[in-house]
Amino acid sequence: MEVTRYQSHAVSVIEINHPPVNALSSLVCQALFKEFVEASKDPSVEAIVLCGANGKFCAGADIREFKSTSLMKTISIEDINGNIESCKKPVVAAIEGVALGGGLELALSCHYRVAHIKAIVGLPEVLIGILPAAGGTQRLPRLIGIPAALDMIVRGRHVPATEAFQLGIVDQVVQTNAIDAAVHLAREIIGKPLDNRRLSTLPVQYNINIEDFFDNALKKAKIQFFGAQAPLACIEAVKASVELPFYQGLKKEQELIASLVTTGQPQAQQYAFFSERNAGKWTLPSGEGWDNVSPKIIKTTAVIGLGTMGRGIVTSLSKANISVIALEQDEKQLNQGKKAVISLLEKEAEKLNKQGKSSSFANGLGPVHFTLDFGEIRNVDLVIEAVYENMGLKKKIFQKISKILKPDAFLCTNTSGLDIDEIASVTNRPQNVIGMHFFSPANIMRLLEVVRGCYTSPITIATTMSLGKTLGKVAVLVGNCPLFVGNRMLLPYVEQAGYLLEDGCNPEDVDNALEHFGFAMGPFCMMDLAGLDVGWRSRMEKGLTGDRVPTGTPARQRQGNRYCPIADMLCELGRFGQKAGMGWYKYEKLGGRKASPDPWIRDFLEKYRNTHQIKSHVINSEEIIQRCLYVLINAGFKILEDGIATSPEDIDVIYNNGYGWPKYRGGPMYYAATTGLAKVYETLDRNYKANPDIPSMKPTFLLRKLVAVGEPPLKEWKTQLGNLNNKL
Ligand code: 3H9
Repeated sequence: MEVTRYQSHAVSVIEINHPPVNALSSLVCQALFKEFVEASKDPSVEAIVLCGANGKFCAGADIREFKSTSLMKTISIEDINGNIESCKKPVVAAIEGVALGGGLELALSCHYRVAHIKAIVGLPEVLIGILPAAGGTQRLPRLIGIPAALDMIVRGRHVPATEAFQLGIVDQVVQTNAIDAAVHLAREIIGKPLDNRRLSTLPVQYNINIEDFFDNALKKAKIQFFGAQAPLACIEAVKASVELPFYQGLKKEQELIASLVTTGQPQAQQYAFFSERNAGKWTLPSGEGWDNVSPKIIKTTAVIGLGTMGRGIVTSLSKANISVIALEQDEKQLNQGKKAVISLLEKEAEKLNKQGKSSSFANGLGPVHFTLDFGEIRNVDLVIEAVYENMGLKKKIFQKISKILKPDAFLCTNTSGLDIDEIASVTNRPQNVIGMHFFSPANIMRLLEVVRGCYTSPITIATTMSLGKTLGKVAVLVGNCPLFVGNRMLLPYVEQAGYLLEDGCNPEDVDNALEHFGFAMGPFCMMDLAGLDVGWRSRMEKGLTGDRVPTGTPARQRQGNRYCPIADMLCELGRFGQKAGMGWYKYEKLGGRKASPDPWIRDFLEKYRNTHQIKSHVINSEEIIQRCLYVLINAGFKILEDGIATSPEDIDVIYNNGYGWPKYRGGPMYYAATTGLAKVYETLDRNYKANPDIPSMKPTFLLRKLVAVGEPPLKEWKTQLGNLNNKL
């Protein structure tokens, strides 16, 4: 039974019961409509309470039912809302857990709202590419005013109950059972007038210049959410609440959502939504997985190394209220690390404070303890090593700690690409060793690549994946290979960016094209931010540049393949990026963040092309995008082929959450599917034939096969490979 109804004296309680989150599927809508009509007609009922089973009010329309253009046909939430609002008997929403999207819209049509203190409310439709289209954009501004409503709707913000009370969204916040409190309130208001409680009948109050306000909001949203259509549609819909009568406003919501669906963005964002949830459902070829391996509970941890990454990881653990011992090798670095962690925690506490939430670390370090003594970590459940990327150093540390730690403790290494098996091999418990690749800043970035080595046990995977979730991360299980998934795909992308400079582009041409595509940052801005010396050091270690390059090697060739030495040349000149005040761009000062195109680079590139007799040509944005993205996608197919990622969805989750890929384009593999695999294949193939010295352009076996079998849907790609090479 999707909806149940029982009576408590004169109050009828209607409960939505549709696990896991009481989403409003077609069946739920039908049942809710029916139960509500019956209750409202029943003469023994004098008031109605609406609630959800299992401690959740409702997470909105059932996204699983959204199907491209049929989105609106399956949902009749506003029919229910209209009925509720016009009911002559008082209706009270009892909000526990979540009232999101259509769930909050349902609550807004009730005459009163009671929320449990731990509940959250919000209209997060924008995050899945649509807008609240069951009256949310019309009722919320009438209740809390335009600026507050617009902020919630355009950002899709989750609002905690206490803030919802301050804003006037809920009438009562209770610490005890919200349903009992709602029934109590319903009894009290029986027979009282309801006219000013029907939001659709109220005027939108404002004392601002509406034209200017919405113009500014649009301008800001076009910059902040560049390329995304849903935030703009949200603004238009809220504007309609001021300009149009309520029912025309509802019509506007419908028109806007229908036009959003034609952009393809909602489909991409909903795909991203479900891919993120599926990433947690890891399964090994042995059949062991998320649903049959229980994680160990991690209560105590240690982090070794308090550089940038270590500080962020300590902050993350502390935020999640997990006890952490932070370890450094000398007093100076320990104090520097401690100061940085305190400052990060203060910022986090301030953020929580603004959201009306308290934190355990508001007045100090919460569960963090700093030490130089390795002996102190002997009893922790899990260690995360976060020293700099040096295999020798990491092995030394793992050898040492595996002797100190209790036998069942887990050993994690935060590395962006080193071999997990080599690190595990020096310990006395390789089955408990795993990679945790955090992204910088680790206390903010949501992505976590969990890297399984060949010895790693299922329980180690389960524990680390579960810890990732506790830290609020999107954890994705990947296999062990140089650079894992995200960075391995990035390598040919950055290489292409270098070739584009040789072929005639300036850095800003490449960055502009990719930022226009929707990336948060183009490759050259990204390198300037990260520091060009990072890649330079790694290329020196690999013998691609520096003293280890054999004499007589052509400047633009390594092992017979094309090589672009420009980044190395900039590093030799000390142009390390932002920290040096110059890199691919120039900056206003050392550590400055405002990049300006540098005439010096233009001259340098001209001379470079002349020296190497490169005939440059005009390269348009389409060519830039295709050249950079198709090699990245091709690397994604190779990763699937090698069994390093479980699915194309996992790759997309990695790119959406760690590499600034625009979510409204779904992720690189989804983009390939929507662009057409044949087009990607043919372009790569043509380019590879013209440039046989760029192996990353050679279409992979999987891509070729998928084209040959007629481009099956993305969900079926992996089945084309069978169990070939599964490293997971
Ligand atoms: C809408 O309402 C449109 C309206 O304006 C009307 C337009 C006409 N539908 O995230 P979790 C599933 S649009 C279907 O892991 P948590 C989810 O897939 C909707 N399924 O848990 C997962 O399933 P599974 C607006 C949904 O505790 C399971 O629930 N609402 C929906 O970390 C648990 O999810 C939203 O955008 C749904 N609406 O977080 C809210 N929601 O177990 C979206 C969740 O099979 N949802 N599922 O993998 C959320 O933000 C989070 O899921 C929530 C729980 C905060 C609710």
